[in-house]
Amino acid sequence: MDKIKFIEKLKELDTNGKTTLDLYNEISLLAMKYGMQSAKPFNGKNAYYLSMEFLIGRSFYNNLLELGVLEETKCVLAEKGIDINVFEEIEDAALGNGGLGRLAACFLDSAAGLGLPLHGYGIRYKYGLFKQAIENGFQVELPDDWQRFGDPWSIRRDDEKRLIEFADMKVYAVPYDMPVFGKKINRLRLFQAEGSAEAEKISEYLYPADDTEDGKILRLRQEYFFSAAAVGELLEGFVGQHGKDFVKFPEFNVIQLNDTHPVIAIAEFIRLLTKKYGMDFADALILAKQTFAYTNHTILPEALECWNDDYVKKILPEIADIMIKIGEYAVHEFKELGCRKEQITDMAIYSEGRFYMANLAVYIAKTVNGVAALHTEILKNKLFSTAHKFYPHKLQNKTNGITHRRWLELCNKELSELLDKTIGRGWRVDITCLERFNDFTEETIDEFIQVKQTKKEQLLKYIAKAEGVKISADFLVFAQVKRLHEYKRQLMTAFAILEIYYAIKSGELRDFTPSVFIFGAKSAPAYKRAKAIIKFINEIAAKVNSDSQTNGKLKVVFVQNYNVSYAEKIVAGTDVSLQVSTAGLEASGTGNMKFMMNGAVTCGTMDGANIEIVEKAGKENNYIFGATVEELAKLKEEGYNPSSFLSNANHKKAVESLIDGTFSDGGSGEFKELYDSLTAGASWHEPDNYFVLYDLECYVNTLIKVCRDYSDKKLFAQKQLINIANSAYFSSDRTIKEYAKDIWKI
Ligand code: 26Q
Repeated sequence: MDKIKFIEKLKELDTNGKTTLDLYNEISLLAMKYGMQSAKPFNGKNAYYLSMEFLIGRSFYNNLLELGVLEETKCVLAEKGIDINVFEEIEDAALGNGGLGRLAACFLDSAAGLGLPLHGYGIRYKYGLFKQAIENGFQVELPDDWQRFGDPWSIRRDDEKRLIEFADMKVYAVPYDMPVFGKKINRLRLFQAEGSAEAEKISEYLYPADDTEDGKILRLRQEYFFSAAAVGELLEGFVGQHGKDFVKFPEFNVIQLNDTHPVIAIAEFIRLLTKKYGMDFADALILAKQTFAYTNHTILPEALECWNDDYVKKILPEIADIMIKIGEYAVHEFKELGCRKEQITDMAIYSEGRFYMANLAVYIAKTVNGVAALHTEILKNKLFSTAHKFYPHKLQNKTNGITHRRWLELCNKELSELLDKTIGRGWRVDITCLERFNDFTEETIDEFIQVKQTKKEQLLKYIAKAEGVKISADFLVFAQVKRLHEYKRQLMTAFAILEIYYAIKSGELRDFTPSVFIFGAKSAPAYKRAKAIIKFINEIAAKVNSDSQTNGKLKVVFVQNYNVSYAEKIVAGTDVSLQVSTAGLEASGTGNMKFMMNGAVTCGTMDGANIEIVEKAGKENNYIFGATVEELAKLKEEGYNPSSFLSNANHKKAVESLIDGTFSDGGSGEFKELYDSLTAGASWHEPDNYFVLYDLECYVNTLIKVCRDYSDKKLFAQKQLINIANSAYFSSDRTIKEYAKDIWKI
């Protein structure tokens, strides 16, 4: 079927009496047929991306775009009286929860776009990330039954199912293949667990609650389940094609481990080579060292996986033995390299009954990469400093990127058309052409202002409908949308808004440009303080939005169920992107890049990829504030006393609103807990562990400066435009080319 035939078939489609869902499935299947005919296996070297998460978002529009038939489909449907936007009713596939999962999806898109053979392996969760509703200001979690729409973009492969064995159960891993369309058709293979009710639980939920032993074991089963399925079929496929001359395996395969979650694949690889194919342990270890590469996405201690050996021994005894043996080989090697005792402890894979998965990954991986320049420096100098000393060539930087197809072409048609008109269409294929946008004229700025206005109107109209909050399109739009976590400091934005609110109300702040703050975030269901922050923001929103004295100048909205599709609207309609994490803690951020590419300035800290963003677009075109990594290190050494900041009356009023009855937490006591976390400490954390109070004053001042600058609309738009013109570096096409050249050698 060629493109003409596809359009003919589409025209022939009888739409009478059909539901949106029927049409969605029929058109998708037709497009699959059209797209799949050019799919062919690639016999050279392939790269495989093992990830617990693939946050794909909506496939429909993106796939039609990649197949080059989006506009045509839109026209044919319009002739039949159907608006293509009706398919927005079909919800996202949210098989991930944040940056790490979305990055995996962007990488697959870019690799296919560039014609590079990169394939994904993951889990086909029955329920994706929960759907969030806000009730009475609190987050409520609802199951995400994404498969109820059908799954026309996947093909089930019963003939390729594999048996995965645990000590206490056997499970089938049934592949579902999703094509990734581009110059090349790559494959995302997601495994579904089948065989018994117990087995099915393995692929039921993304993130089983892991506060119980059962939950932890289930998570371990998930990790092994898909890792073993992937490694098993790669080895078997190799034998089928090349025989048992495994020395050649790395010439044809490279496996990228997306954080520590699939690191158990290394042990399974060695287990299969030794037990099934009879190879020596030492040889299998060498082969593993040539096959695996590892990406670290976070330095937060609570996210670095380590497994109690009793769990592993109980359900995967052979894997436990192998990991212990790898640990012994590692110690032997470290000693030969001249490591001291404490250095060996620091790099230990197995110690005092625990398996350290990051250390296992670092020891085996041929490359270890961070995801932004600063993050990689922190890996080299802190987290993996010992390994870096003894293996200086392992650590690399690969600054993240985003696919400009979804995050510009698809989500911002108006800006894309302006780009076509001013710099030509070349940027769609070669994003580096975007640089030409730096030669803008007065007229371009005016046209850009118009585009931003249109996208803002579309966004605010959608918000009015979805959230019931009306906001004038004359408002300056700030957005902080990302996972809810204390280190991302949504709480600091909440305090800053309160300070601004009181200053407007008292008349102290007169020249404040009318602004709206948009929040979007999901909190992990068991993360109490994060949930309290959501409630706090909603309390502030209720107060601020209903105050007729100020609501012509300030509004706050917390959008429900923030996801990829919501993000597509928000990044296009926002003026100012809030990226205010504690310096050193946001590995990279990728939302920051999406905003930049859509012409929002960054108001943020010197953290993650923000640093590279301002390097490319200029400090003068962005708003950087707050303590740097170095300052914070010094502060920690000297002793940080957050309570001293409460002598500032504005801070005091904002912070104490948590406990002085200004707001209600519904009697849950959670606001008091938040307050205590700032002043007294919480769990194992120091008071104000994330330096919210330390950076608050300069944050408020920076926000006020942004507002003042916005009064010169043209100058502000020029800053935004320069951000777009210099955002090409943050296309995942660039990132993927670097992985392909420096790591995968494909
Ligand atoms: C750990 C232990 C047990 C259970 C779950 C986890 C776990 C799960 C998910 C730990 C971390 C994650 C997700 C991390 C993540 O999304 N990191 C983000 O990765 C992005 C892509 O590199 C970066 O841009 C972000 O800075 C980083 O926060």
